[in-house]
Amino acid sequence: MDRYGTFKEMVGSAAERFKEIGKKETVRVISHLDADGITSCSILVRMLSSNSMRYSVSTVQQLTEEGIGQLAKEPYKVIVFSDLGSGMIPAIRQSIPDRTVFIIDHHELSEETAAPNIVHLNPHLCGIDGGSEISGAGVAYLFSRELSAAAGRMAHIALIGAIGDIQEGAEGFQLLNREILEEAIRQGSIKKERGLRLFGAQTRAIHKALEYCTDPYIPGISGSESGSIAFLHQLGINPQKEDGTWKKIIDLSAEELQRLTTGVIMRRLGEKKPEDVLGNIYLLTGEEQGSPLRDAKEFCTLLNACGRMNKASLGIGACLGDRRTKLKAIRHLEDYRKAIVSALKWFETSRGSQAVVEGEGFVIINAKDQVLPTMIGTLASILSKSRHVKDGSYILSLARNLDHTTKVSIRLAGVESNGEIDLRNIVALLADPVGGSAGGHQFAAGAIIATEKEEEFLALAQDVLSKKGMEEVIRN
Ligand SMILES: [Mn+2]
Repeated sequence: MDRYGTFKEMVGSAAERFKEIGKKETVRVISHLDADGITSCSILVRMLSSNSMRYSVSTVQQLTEEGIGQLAKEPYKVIVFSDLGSGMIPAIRQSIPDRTVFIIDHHELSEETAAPNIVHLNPHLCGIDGGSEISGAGVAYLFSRELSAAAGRMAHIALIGAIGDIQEGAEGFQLLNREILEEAIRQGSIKKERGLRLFGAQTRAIHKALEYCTDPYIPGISGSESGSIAFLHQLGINPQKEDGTWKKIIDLSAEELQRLTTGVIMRRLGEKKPEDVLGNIYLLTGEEQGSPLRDAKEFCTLLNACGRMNKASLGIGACLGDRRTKLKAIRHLEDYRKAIVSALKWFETSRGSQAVVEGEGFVIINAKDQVLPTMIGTLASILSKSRHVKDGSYILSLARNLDHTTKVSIRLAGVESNGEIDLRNIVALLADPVGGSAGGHQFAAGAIIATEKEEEFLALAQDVLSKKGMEEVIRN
């Protein structure tokens, strides 16, 4: 049997183990609070509710030893970790050895992968890459559909999780994700189209979608509202409707859309891959045209926004198709945009103060409690794609959680990231000496440290990043 066969068997036996749980048991679900975690959680919730099982759900930014310790004080006998947990098996084994634990995850494994009270479901256990082939939501979907026909109709939600974890590459979805996509298309919940890869086709004015488009980068247009409007006029596309409101991409005629696509490619002729503007568009057939839930990528942004604004429950409700919750979630997207704008404003006004240290090849931002800890990574990501920070610079940002810990994020500025640099290693190098825990990916990593260690951490960071920054400068 190949590794996919082994994985399918593993899914099947995890589901069998789940069937052994008494129907009277309340299942405690702990999920990650990003888009993948929220979609994972919603699929599990549908599975539980369709089996008339009770549940209690929380979403967390990171699973910590303290968090697991808290679960020991709760009365629940069955705990499901979703889109997290695989790296925390020693703590789970030590703190909650008397509970039945399901880990439904796709993150990298740590040394320990098994314990007597844990049912561990993770594609890495079978040699399948959970980084690119399947997301947490995908694993939750494969598991849940064994237990519930209703959850089996959520392939499109699983795919939104994969998009959230940036698993769709230039070649589209691969392997297990591709199977889930095909399933969603068969179920009629998703329509796949090929078209202009511009975020916000459903909801943004065209000139705004063009202005905010940094990937793909469009010279003279990315970052420039006036450039975007002039460009549309050059192409003979009136950016406004007759009533004076702005047109969205979905308002264009097929012929206008073709003209826009060609125009964007022409503008990018000097770039490495001018045709990179074309990509797959995934439309949720059950959502209205023009809704932020219509395009899977916009849906994903909405879920991330819910998570970061501490309203993951709205995101879960939106995935479950509850109409009123959807509308509330959409309203929260507005709050999220405002929070981003205020974080950026805070950054602008804090430059030159102690809160923002700028050196050769690095920027260190210590927001303390001025920026939400759930927003600090987003701030760093936006800065990494903006003209505020020189390409190739490290952006390290800190903001405080309520529990006397500090959230750290690190990004590398520039549209084209350097494949040699692994930010996960760098953040571990900084967090380990102060007893912090690091995680993340090559291009976006983070850590949690004790707030009382902030100063020590910052001194070390400044030292390490200034040396690294210099190295890069010399190499370039
Ligand atoms: Mn995930």
